[in-house]
Amino acid sequence: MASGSESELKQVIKTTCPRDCYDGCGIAVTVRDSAISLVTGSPDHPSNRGPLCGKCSAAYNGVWRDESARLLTPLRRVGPKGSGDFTPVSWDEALGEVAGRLQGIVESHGPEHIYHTHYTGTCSLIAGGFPGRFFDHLGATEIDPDTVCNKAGHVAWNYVFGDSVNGFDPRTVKDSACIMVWGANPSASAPHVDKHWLRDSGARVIVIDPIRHETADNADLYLQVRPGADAALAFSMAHVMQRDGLLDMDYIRDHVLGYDDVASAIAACTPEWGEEQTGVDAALIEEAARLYAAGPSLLWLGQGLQRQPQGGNIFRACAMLPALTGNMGKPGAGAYYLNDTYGIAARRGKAQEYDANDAGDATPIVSQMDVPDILADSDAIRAYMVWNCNPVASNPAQEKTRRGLSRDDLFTVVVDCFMTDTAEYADIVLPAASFLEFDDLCANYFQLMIGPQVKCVEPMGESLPNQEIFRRLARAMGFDAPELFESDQSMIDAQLNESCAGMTWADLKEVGWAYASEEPFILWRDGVFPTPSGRIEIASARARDNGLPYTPLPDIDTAPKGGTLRLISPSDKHLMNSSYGNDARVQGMMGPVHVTIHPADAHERQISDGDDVVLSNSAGELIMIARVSDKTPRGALLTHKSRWPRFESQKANVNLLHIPRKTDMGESTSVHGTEVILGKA
Ligand SMILES: Nc1nc2c(c(=O)[nH]1)N[C@H]1C(S)=C(S)[C@@H](COP(=O)(O)OP(=O)(O)OC[C@H]3O[C@@H](n4cnc5c(=O)[nH]c(N)nc54)[C@H](O)[C@@H]3O)O[C@H]1N2
Ligand SMILES: Nc1nc2c(c(=O)[nH]1)N[C@H]1C(S)=C(S)[C@@H](COP(=O)(O)OP(=O)(O)OC[C@H]3O[C@@H](n4cnc5c(=O)[nH]c(N)nc54)[C@H](O)[C@@H]3O)O[C@H]1N2
Ligand code: SF4
Ligand SMILES: [Mo]
Repeated sequence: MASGSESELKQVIKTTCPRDCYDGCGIAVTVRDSAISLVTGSPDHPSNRGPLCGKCSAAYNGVWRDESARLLTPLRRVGPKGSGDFTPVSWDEALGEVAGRLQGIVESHGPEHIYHTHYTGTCSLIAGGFPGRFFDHLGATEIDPDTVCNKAGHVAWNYVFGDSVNGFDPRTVKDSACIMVWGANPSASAPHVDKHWLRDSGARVIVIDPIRHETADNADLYLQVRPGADAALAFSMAHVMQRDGLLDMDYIRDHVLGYDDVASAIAACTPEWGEEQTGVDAALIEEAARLYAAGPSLLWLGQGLQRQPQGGNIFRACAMLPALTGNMGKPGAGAYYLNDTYGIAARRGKAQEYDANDAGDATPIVSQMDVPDILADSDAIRAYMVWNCNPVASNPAQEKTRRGLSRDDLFTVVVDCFMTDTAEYADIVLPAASFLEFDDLCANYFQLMIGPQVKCVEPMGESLPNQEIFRRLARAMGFDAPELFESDQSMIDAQLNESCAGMTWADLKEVGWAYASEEPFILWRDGVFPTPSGRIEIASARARDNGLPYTPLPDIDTAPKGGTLRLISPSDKHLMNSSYGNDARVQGMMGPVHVTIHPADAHERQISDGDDVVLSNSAGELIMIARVSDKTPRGALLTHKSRWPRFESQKANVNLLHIPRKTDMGESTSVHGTEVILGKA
């Protein structure tokens, strides 16, 4: 949209934020003389209705457009691993070296000794997915991306519903009387959903979280549960519903399997018992149970909730509540973990079974939790290919990860827009173009909207979009399978055709977004679930066959012993995982690293607000500044994830303390179950 007499000089381009975020904001980019002068929010976009979040406003006008911060050419390492000493090389030289080394490993060891790790640095369709074709073709081992984020919840809900990515359509909130947000913090992780969807909904809001965050402060009811005690809370809420005749027996008869198997356990879990187990007042448990059961109610289970040692059991227990009260498949009701927007759109709202082995049967897969050990093992891994993620900052066992990456016989390639802490260990670094520099499609996991990612300027320096990097690498390897060379436009058109019938790329660019359907979907309306029985399976033979309990259990984690405390490290309001951690304005907004401590826990250790304190466990120790506040319950500490280690005085972040203990399901991270000793520094 050119503006009048300045038409050649100034253009405002509508694009979409491709970050790993519930919001999926619309962006307006002002381009003057082929250069970006401002990145701001689209005032007419239904998600953000104006400004972007603070972190993106800063970083998209800061480090993302700063030539001195971005990677501009391919680089070859010249100093020791981790030193950050590199020299620029041409694309031909870099890709020739990568191809040669990979071919050598295929011949000497086999392709499964090449590991690739990736996640959601960009969630756009092509830059986020296309490189996977190269690695599938190669036969590389995939490091299961979800095991650092949300796999336990997927596996658990797949047992219960047969699907974990078919939640509710947020537009159905107009018919909701109650929204229960459990183990999510939208005030940080979904700021526009928090502001425009949750607070404006008119529904009564229940928040269940150990941390009294901003969303909790604004809720009608707040239940400050002890970390890892949520299954007991779900059972005692179900007790109130059972006792007071609030269960939907017709829905249970027609659509639920296994109520009889949990009925007596529910009967035993009184609110008074629940209070003992969870730390939540019995009266509050009663009130929340009645409000939710009356409905219509929406249930939102956060990704933070399942990052606990028994995260899978917790997810199965919480899923009993919509099943037993019939808060499913009708306007204003439903249960949400994540929405697969493209899939829901393509299937017009029908479900699809979650494929627990989502890279396909042929691809070997390992958990992120095993990677620190694997990196140390020359027999297992010969090449580590990193794209769209920053494992040194984000993954467990930071020290061990660094040691593994320092191995001389490991060939490491990092594709990123920035010189991250991980990239410093690479043999070859390849510069990725940013989302402002190429066309793509975006769909976030909440809004059921699809947006265009529109090229605003040429890629910075010699950087290239991920997809072009992997096309060129495929060519350098001598591959000729057509799917490795498909054009961007072909992939965009195919996806639009499947998900937004009738909408062309030109239309989408003009409007700036498209809902997956005109009217809100009522997901699960037919009450038929893709489980073996076709019902919601509270009792699951599949779970039992896999060595798990037949039903969810009202269990809680054993209380920390020996004066240790639980350390919760969720999303930082100012960061997007580790992205933006190198932006000076963002660093200013975050300030130095701090930890929030309950006044009684602080008093016991003679800690005052502002003191330096040390957090330690078998993995290491970290110093932080104490903040004393009852925002955290007794026994738990709060700090935030994903600062760049390089900018910290100890050259480490909280993942130094993150022990890769797997969850009960899905071999996923239990990072919010980390235990530490706290003392004055
Ligand atoms: N302590 C603790 N640790 C955690 C968590 C926690 O709760 N606590 N949460 C975990 C969770 S939920 C997640 S999802 C992980 C996330 O961890 P990661 O997957 O490592 O995510 P980021 O740290 O954002 O790293 C993404 C990288 O991709 C780069 N990037 C952006 N766009 C592009 C692009 O177009 N191309 C390429 N090649 N690169 C690009 C960015 O510059 C950035 O360096 O962290 C996990 N770590
Ligand atoms: N600003 C910002 N936004 C982000 C991200 C970011 O890094 N920064 N990351 C993105 C990514 S990758 C993800 S996965 C999502 C995650 O976003 P969310 O789904 O909101 O998950 P988290 O931020 O990890 O944690 C949410 C809450 O879980 C709570 N929690 C931890 N343990 C328990 C427990 O035992 N019981 C209960 N009831 N609650 C518990 C924490 O206290 C925290 O308040 O956010 C995305 N959005
Ligand atoms: S990160 Fe989320 S809140 Fe921020 S601009 Fe992007 S979509 Fe919006
Ligand atoms: Mo995540």
